[in-house]
Amino acid sequence: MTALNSIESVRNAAVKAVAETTITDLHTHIFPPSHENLLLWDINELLTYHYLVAELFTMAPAEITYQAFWKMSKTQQADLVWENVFLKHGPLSEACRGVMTVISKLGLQDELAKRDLGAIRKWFAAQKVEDYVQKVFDIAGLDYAIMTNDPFVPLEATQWTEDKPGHPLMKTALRIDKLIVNWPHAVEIMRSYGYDVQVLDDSSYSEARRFLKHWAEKLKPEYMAASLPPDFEYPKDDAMGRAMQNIVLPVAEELNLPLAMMIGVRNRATVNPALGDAGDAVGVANVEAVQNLCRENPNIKFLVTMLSRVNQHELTVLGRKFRNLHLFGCWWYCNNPSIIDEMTRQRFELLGTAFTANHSDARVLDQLIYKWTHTRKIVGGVLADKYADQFIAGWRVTEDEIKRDARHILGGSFEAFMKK
Ligand code: RAT
Ligand code: ZN
Repeated sequence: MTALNSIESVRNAAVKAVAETTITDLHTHIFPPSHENLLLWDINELLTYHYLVAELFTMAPAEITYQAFWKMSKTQQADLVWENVFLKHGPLSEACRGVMTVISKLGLQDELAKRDLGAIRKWFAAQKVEDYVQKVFDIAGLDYAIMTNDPFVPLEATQWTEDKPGHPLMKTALRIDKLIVNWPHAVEIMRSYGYDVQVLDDSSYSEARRFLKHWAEKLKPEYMAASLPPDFEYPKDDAMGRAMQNIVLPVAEELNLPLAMMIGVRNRATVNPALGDAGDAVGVANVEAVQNLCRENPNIKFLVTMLSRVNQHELTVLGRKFRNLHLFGCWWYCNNPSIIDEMTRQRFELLGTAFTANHSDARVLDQLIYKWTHTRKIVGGVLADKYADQFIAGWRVTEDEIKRDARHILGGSFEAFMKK
């Protein structure tokens, strides 16, 4: 293939490559349709996404209390969000735009333009979930998505102990937060499965490792994953540090199972518990913990994303220092166009293509559509700028090379890291 010979052709090729590349979604909260009612989908779920529930309470009249809201049916909650967030104010947030993109991409532009929620609901009610999963993956352009599978959540665990089928488009991840951030709760769950755990001592460590290994065997996960608070430090002689050192790291090393860490969540319990999933906030975390973990454990692979914008530069620099560290995603409060743009530029400038530009974090299946439509547009623009700069510097590329790089930052680089 011959090299592209103008800035314009290079820019167009970059935008097209990112628009069309197959994407691997590294972290989601979707489930196989066979797993009871764990898989969330449809317009009511979209409107009650916790990002939008938080927005509702920034603008709803005072008489709508948290307690009253949680007692309502899903349809009533969705109506409230529609009324207050979409109709009474300009629905300008990224979460609002997401709902619109989903509806439009599903072919319901007219219903959206007319703000006809009834007609939109009717369309969703006519979908069959199995076919709909495939449709959503096709529109989003994904080869597969990695789920979040938490054995500490009894309803989730039951699906696997009862051998309910998984799904060919969904791979597993073993979620282990509770072991690290809430040992008493983890103990309760592990004891209910018959594991002899108590205080954080040698015999409990060994039982908890046995628990993790059992679930790793059962789920065959791509990685273990934990969301950690801003005050997570390593090494440290506290409950988090001990569980990490004596339970999680030995299992990661023994099973050659990468560890994904998502760091920087201020737990809702100390922020606003009444908001439920919407109650967590963000705090600036300690990047040195990641540095110490990567240095002390060269045989363990770490996948890391951080929640605070403030942490991103330091973390990206760290990405250059360790072969066992892979940065991924613009997580949660960073998954906004202005921040994705900034983070992606920063990562290209410091890491080349050795990172994963984003993950969806979709909690509602349909969100795969908007999260990836929006990400493709921003990342395509950034890649176009980067290749335009290389053109000015004298480098010449082919369309195939640009396609290779687009895939690399949206799944290929992750897969190469995992195989290393
Ligand atoms: O992004 C989210 O929806 C958060 O509530 C969390 O799920 C977070 O991504 C996590 O995995 O803990
Ligand atoms: Zn998540």
